[in-house]
Amino acid sequence: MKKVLKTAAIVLSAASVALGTAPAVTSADNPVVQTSYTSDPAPMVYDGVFYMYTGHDADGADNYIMPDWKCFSSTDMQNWTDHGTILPESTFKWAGENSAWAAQCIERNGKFYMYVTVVPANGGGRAIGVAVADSPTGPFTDPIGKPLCGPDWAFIDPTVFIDDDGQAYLYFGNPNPYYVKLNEDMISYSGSITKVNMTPEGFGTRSDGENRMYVEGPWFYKRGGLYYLLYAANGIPENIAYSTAPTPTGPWTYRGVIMPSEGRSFTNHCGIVDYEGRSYFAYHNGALPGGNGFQRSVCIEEFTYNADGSIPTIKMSKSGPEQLHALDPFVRTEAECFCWEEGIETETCSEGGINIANIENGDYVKVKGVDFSEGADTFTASVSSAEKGGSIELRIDSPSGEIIGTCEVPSTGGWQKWQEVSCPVEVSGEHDLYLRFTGGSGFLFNVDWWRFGGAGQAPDNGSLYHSTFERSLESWSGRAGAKVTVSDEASAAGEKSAKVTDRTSAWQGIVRRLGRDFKAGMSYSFSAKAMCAGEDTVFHLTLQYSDGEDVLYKKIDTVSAKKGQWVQLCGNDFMLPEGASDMYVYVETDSGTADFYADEMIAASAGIDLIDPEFIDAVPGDTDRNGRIDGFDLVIARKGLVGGFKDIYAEKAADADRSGSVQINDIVLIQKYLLGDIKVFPEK
Ligand code: FUB
Repeated sequence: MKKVLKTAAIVLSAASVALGTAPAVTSADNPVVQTSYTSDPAPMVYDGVFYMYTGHDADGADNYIMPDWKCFSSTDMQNWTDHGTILPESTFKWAGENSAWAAQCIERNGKFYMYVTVVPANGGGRAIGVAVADSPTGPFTDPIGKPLCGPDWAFIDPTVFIDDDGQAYLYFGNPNPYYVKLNEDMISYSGSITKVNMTPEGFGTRSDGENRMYVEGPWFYKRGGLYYLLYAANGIPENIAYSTAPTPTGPWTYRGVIMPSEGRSFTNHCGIVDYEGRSYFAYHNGALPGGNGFQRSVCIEEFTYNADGSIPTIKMSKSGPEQLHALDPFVRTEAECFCWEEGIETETCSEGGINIANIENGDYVKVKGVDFSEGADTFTASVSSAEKGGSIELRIDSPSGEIIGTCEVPSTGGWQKWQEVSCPVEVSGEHDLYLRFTGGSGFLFNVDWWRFGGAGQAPDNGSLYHSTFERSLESWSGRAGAKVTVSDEASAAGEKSAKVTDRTSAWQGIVRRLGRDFKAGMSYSFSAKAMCAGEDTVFHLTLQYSDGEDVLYKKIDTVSAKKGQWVQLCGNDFMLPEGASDMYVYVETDSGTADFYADEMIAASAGIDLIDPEFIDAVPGDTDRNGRIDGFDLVIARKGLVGGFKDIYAEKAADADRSGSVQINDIVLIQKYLLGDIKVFPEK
């Protein structure tokens, strides 16, 4: 693979010199993966991350030699992190070798179910297997130790969907679609496997006149009450077509071709998901150097549904989707997260995850849209080398662009012996970043991760998450059917917020899962800011969790808000109940379904006070916050004036004339109030 790509890059460079243009390859995101041939994409969105599961065509294969399934993820749709082989075919002890055909992964109740195609070692046809994991990237195990469906030569290409009523469906099959209803455990089914009857009305007519477009590779889902079945169609070479139905099992109506056949692979295979309010179509072709029907590559395009729910014609592109937001270089970034590479490979890292490897002189990775903001002055990377090492040239905007710093990599005594190296850099603003590797002959060094430091770095406030929505929704999404989008219509800080729309119930709000950083039985501080432009409302910041049997709820904070007023919901030192699992935090309203905005969502370790003084609406005079104004309040105000206040609420309440600071006049006003000389404190 490596050599093939290098040769191709040389060919492209030569062509571009002749044409006087830059090599198109350096600005491409498609194919998504360049370090190996990948096929049969199955996208899945989970916890704010876009995962792309793929098959794997072995290098140099002239047939389907497919040993495992891989996974790649992105949060900006241009830079992709390689998670490596997440499921080797050998996990299925009953399966043969190199028969790891199309698969799809789905989450249910915090577990990840991967439905796959394999050939059982003892024959009988192909079969659908199922593997399960606790995380989207595995490790997966085979919970049943045998095929879920099959063997039968027609049983390939599973696609899975869980309907709103909780019923899960598995469609699969070539040359006919079949479906079966999965049980809630997702690893068994009820009823029989049903073959779908194909009619020209339901599945179209091929260009050669055959009365069914459908071939294989179904992708099943629901949108706006309509069920969609996309599939590879029209024989060889395949295009992608689709049918829709009012129920999960038909009757189907043929709706046309989505992606005409092109791109050097005689098969195609698709998947569709929505992510951050946009729609994406994944497919494969033979676009990489050496590409063909057995050396395929996964690509992705953004598209917009037509108003009637139909899918427009989608063309294959080299550029892929627009980058959703810039990459933050001031946090640890995995070296295997990039938009494009030339010459490198990836491998399993002894420190966990993946590292980039087999680096030779002149190889590079391109990281697209990196926001250095006010500026970076240092670069640090974790590197290893069993040889002499070399240098990392940090260039911007093109592989031969300005060098902003050069980091020397020494021998570390082993390809998996890691050491941090640093160097000064000078850069600010947003750029494409190129890590270009130089040195002598042979393999130079490996890189596990990198990060920049400097003025552009946001201050560390000890937060476990701090979502500002300036660039993306991060890990937040709509709860129970609400829609959430990044909006510049309102904000509590910065310029943007998350807008929650399409609500039909008060509990439909904005939600995020509490990941591994949050432990049941431990306390954390949570904060969120919210504003409803349409009506006065009451906001709740709520924890949803499971005790193993039931789904339970616990209010973190409740605040009333006037129409158009930003309020803070805050719970310092809030304990996550013992034994809780499947934990989510969300903002909802007490009643009403008006749109609202959320911003500045923070969680931090216990002991960190997240109360924002700007948002404290203290009652003048009530320094101990007990709902009455009495002599104790006067004592607190006096002591605070002399020796300083213990908390920000007391200080705000002691500022009886709302002048912005506590003065002797405030003490006099509280005294007058207690004596009955005044009935109210002066307005601001
Ligand atoms: O990757 C092997 C097979 O090729 C898949 O199962 C089909 O959908 C086609 O893409």
